[in-house]
Amino acid sequence: MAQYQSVVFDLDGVITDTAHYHFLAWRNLANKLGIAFDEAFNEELKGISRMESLEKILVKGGVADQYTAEEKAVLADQKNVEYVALLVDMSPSDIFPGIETLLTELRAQGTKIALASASKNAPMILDALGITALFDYVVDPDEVPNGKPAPDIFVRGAEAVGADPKMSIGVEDAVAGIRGVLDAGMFAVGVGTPEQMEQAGAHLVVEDTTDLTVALLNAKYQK
Ligand code: B16
Ligand code: MG
Repeated sequence: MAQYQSVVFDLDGVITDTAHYHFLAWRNLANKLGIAFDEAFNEELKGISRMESLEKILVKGGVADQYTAEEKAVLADQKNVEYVALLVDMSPSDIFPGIETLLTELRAQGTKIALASASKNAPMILDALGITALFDYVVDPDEVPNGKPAPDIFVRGAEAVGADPKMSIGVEDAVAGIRGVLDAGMFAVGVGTPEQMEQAGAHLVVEDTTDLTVALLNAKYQK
């Protein structure tokens, strides 16, 4: 039996690469509004909610005060329609390598599994990937008061499956997400470059999800 009670996963960038589709849809919207948008700026939007992402883009363009709340809601909706259309061909082959085995082996050893994604599209994406049944709980981002980098969504994920967050692991690819995992008192696993993830404070870093195995988690986990 592992020493940890649950593993709480981020979705985009950990389980599948929807980050690229978010980038394409935001870039299109930003370009329509005459705002420059590149991969570097997109990094700042990872793990951040849809409306907060839009706000950051408008602030970057110096036009945040030129839109009413209703107009912003319409813009966010336009981005989401385009984003969801880009996901239409998503299938189990889009799960990052090693992740389905990891989920299956965690279940087999009795570890609870939760999803803590900022995405309102997360349930639809898990269905398209065919892995909904492998999760004990999927947190709705609307059920917690504060989004990432706050720890709320990770605490909720662990507690919803009956686990102590301080006896749990959080897996994230975004700097904002690692912050939340750490503030939840969890062991933080970062998926990404050692430079970025170690700077963010991750306890364990994997560059590739194929390295993210139950054996590694069991060997490296520390309370
Ligand atoms: P949606 P994660 C986050 O997912 C994305 O990283 C972020 O770029 C996106 O804005 C957010 O979900 C909201 O997504 O527009 O689908 O509700 O990384 O927390 O799984
Ligand atoms: Mg992510």
